[in-house]
Amino acid sequence: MKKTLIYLLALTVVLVLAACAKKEETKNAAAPAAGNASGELKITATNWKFDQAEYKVKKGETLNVKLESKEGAHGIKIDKIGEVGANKSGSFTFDKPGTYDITCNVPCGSGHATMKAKLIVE
Ligand SMILES: [Cu+2]
Repeated sequence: MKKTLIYLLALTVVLVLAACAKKEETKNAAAPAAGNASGELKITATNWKFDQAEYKVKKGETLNVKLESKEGAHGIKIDKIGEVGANKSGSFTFDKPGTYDITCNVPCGSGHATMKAKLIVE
């Protein structure tokens, strides 16, 4: 009778510990990386292009959009979404699926008008 009681007590302790461990895991997984953003979208600009023709993000995602100018001074304007200055970042939530034009928002010289890319929210 005593053995059964000890066994039950031990079982209870194990179950409680397991439940706590699981709760802790869930909490960590849900924690945002920085601010409200769940990740970063890095766009690198040079004279006179962006490092990718297309950047894809998931609908509903909040990302810290970072513009890095490796050559020249460039910024970005994402049509209908917002702007990020040279070597700056901004947090945006991509609610509506679609294709948005990315252009340079700094008058940067002869190739300025050709600095174009697409942001695809899918
Ligand atoms: Cu420009």
